[in-house]
Amino acid sequence: MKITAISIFPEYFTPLDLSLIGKAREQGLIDFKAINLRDFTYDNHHTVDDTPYGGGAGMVMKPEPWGEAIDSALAETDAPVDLIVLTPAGSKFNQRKAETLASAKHIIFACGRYEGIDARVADFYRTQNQVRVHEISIGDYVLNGGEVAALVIIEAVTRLLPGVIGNPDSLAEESHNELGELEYPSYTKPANWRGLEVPEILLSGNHGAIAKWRREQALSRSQQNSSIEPQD
Ligand code: 6GU
Repeated sequence: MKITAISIFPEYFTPLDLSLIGKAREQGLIDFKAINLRDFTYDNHHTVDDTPYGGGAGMVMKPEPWGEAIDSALAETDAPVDLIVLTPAGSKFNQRKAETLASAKHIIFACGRYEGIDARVADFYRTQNQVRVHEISIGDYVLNGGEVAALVIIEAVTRLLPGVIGNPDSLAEESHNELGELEYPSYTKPANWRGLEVPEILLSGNHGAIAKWRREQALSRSQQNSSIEPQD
């Protein structure tokens, strides 16, 4: 999978050198590149923003550098591209969207700052056959920019790619399956830690009873914490 992140802070993406994603890049499973939006400006100040038409607080990112930066990323592929525009006003990211994006060939992340990117950028790329545009938010709170949101999405998507996670069985029983179920609580040794005992049933060796207990735990957690509507 090819991934391009466009940002005025490409250094935000250095954590992708680490851990499982770093390893997957070394193995060639992920081809990641961060590009600096300011490389597509031509004035002395490398201006990327301007005041909003119609007035109001804050600054808006100018369309021209975004158009050139996205075009330069598109020029590197014949494959269809998923262009993800990060915005708190986007559609909410979740595990279903991660699964869908895991079959993408090339994802381009447009990481806006300030009050966002001129709306014509998303509108223009919606007219391009090679491109599917997604405006995505990672939750109901406001970040200073899309970079951290892009990191979240990159991690959620790339861990689903074959070969990124050592034991693919660990993906099967995770939280946020299609039923909106969350995982049961896990324990390891020691059996008593700071006076807290591991639930006795887990030491019983009774696999049927353990499975039943885990189902019950998963269900009650899901009822309390899941935001995905369970389909019964
Ligand atoms: Cl994608 N961007 C910003 N700036 N804030 C957010 C967000 C994205 N998702 C939630 N909050």
